[in-house]
Amino acid sequence: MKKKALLTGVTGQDGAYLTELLLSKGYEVHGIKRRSSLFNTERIDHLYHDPHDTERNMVLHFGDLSDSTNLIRIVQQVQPDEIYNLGAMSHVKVSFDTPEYTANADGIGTLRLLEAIRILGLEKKTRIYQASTSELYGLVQAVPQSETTPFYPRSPYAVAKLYAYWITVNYREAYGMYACNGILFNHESPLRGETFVTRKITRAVAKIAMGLQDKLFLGNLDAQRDWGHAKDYVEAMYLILQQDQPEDFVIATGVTTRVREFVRLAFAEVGIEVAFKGDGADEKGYVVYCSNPDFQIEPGKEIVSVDPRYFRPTEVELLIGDPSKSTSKLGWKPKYNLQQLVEEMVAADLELFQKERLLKEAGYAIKNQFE
Ligand code: NDP
Ligand code: GDR
Repeated sequence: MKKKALLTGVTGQDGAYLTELLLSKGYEVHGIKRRSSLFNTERIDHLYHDPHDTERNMVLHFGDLSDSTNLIRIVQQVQPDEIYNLGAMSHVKVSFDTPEYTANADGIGTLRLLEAIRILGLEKKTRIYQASTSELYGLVQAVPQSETTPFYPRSPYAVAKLYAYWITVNYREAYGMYACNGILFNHESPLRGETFVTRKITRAVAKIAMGLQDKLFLGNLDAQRDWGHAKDYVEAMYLILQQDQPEDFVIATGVTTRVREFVRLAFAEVGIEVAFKGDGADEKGYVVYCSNPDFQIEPGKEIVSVDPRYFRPTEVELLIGDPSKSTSKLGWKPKYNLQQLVEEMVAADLELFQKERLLKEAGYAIKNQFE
């Protein structure tokens, strides 16, 4: 009998990589996708099996974390061995604009799934993974952050995730469920959403190099993040659900980098050296030289500016994770370092915008976008 996994957030970055991993391990994968007015399955279309295919291993169900009726129905229908709760309003800055919705989807949504398992009497059959986050640490209490570091959330997103974290622990203790938190630090990839800082940067690098964009506007260049590759991190999610005892784990690389340094590394990939001048909201990034003859960028050109609209009302300044528990107990180790991550992301975005560049060169009007 094939194992069955049910994923919320299947259409997101992690959902796509985890689906690929579980299919490669012989799982039957069920995903919950939201109804949207446009197709939103681009990241998983290559994995999806047509409903008419009798051998299919991947099934999509319409649903939403804000609707417990559909969650109960889907869990009942699928009878999953494992649930990965990846669905969330996952953008920290946007959570300040939509705090109630974020609490509903990210906080109560987790409770709805746990209750679905309980209502259906699946406590002993179904294991559940909760996508917890390094945002829980928020205002720095101690570094590096580990499973025992106190939490101090700094956004409606993080506060909602704090509820989800503790309700997962509580259901494990109260009902003996195999329910675990993976406290994952930032992880990125070519599939990362376009408004998260790394992808915003790598897209801009490709477009600026190709003459499709003038400038990159960013917020806090001083924030420090422990960035890993999503492909490595979904392996950890899987391992967390395969242990003898349910436990919570920090997943991180243990290396932290400033946003400004990520910008520098990403531009270096296309042969553009950037130097920063100024401070805070006045800081700007200039081209020192461009060694790539394929790109016409003048030395001295300002290509990075700070726009305070991207500042957050309360910021998380420093994240650096201590992955020693996951290394020793799960045997987990990341395969990618930051340089490899940046290389892969910039290469993917160069390929993505090559078509736009060719259209522009052929005389088609392309709007010059600021992002
Ligand atoms: P994405 O933003 O790429 O994906 C989020 C997914 O959740 C999408 O499939 C989205 O659907 C879905 N979703 C959003 N709202 C709802 C809802 N109300 N009901 C059902 N589904 C919903 O996030 P990631 O893949 O990067 O992250 C996966 C999870 O891990 C999230 O919970 C995130 O908070 C958490 N996390 C992420 C980290 C990271 O660095 N990436 C680090 C730590 C935790 P749609 O495609 O329709 O928008
Ligand atoms: P984060 O990721 O908030 O850590 O949450 P994000 O990439 O949005 O921000 C990282 C840092 O970069 C700074 N920053 C900017 N951020 C964005 N998005 N856009 C900008 O223009 C910009 N300029 C500077 C931010 O202020 C911040 O300090 C991500 C999400 O995936 C969460 O769901 C997840 O829980 C955490 O990672 C771990």
